[in-house]
Amino acid sequence: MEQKELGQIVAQFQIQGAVKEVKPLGNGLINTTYKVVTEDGAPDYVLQHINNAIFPDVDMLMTNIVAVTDHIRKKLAGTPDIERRCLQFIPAKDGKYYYFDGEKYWRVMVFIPDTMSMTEVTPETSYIVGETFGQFQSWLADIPVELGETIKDFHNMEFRLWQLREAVKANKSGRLGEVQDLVDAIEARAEEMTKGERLYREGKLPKRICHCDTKVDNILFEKNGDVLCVIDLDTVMPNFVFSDFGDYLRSAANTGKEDDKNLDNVTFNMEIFKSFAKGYLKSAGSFLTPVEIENLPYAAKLFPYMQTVRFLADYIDGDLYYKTQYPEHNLVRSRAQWKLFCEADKHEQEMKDFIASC
Ligand code: GN1
Ligand code: MG
Repeated sequence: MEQKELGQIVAQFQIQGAVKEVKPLGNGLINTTYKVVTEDGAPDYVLQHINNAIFPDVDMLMTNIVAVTDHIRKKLAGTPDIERRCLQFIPAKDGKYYYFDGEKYWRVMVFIPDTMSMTEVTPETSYIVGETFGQFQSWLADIPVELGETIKDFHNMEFRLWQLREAVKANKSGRLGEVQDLVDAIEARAEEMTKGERLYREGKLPKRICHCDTKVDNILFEKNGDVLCVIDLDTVMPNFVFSDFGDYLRSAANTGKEDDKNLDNVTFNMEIFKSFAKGYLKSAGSFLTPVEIENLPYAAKLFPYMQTVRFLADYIDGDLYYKTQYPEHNLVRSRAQWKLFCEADKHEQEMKDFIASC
């Protein structure tokens, strides 16, 4: 988009300072993000085009996010650097936390300067991150408002399998032939991997407020490696705690990349698992039920499995959901996630023993 148009959008929000420049920021698969650089002493901002095809109810989305950030800010009261440890959204001129330009939805938040993303995942940082997510869930345990489901059935494994089956039936892209092996492998584990939904129906597993996209990229760090805050709050909603536990390990315990073409690179790092689990149990152990705790190894397997299914369904559908860089990208992603699932699967007993010993 043109600078001028972007500048006009920013001008709809109650920001301080004059805008010097608006430039692209980050590499999310869903939203499009810009950095708004201002003149003089005013803070810089982040401008985001909210992907309304994926988040149909922007009003609910922003109500959730503002409730969450307000609640966390209250919990942080009296501690240093609150403005660096909690995202701050800026209302538009009409007081709403988003602006609709007739075509697209936008939001603005304060840019937190001098941060870094985790380039190297270590057992030490994973311990701290585990503690951070446990803390995040425990802070939100007493949020006084009921949050909406911003994406219905987002981490519902039965639903994700249903979507894959629909994609297979329709075979819109004609790509089914080349992925049948993967579809069959997924189906062979479907019963086992939909355990969460069964436990929930039986009344044995609660839903709590979770972040639901806890990958390494969604955490900001100080330059010295301290955790600052979790970002990308679009998917904060009621879910099984497995979401935050499993999705972090999906990226952090993977010794390869999410879309690694070389499957030999993709293994499951048990040291990361152990440190993360320890940190998580330290801050979340007090509110988790025995069923939640004993199923954490299931959670570690669930997320690579679910992501295999989601990438594959999108590949068969013809790449309608995830942004891709080349035609086979979703298939490469899906196969890499399947490899990760198989690797985590091999360590299941070791994970169970470790959790039992914590
Ligand atoms: C998407 O927005 P981003 O890139 O952090 C996706 C996650 C997937 C992830 C895979 C709303 O997250 O669920 O795990 O890609 N978010 C949505 O990289 O679908
Ligand atoms: Mg993200």
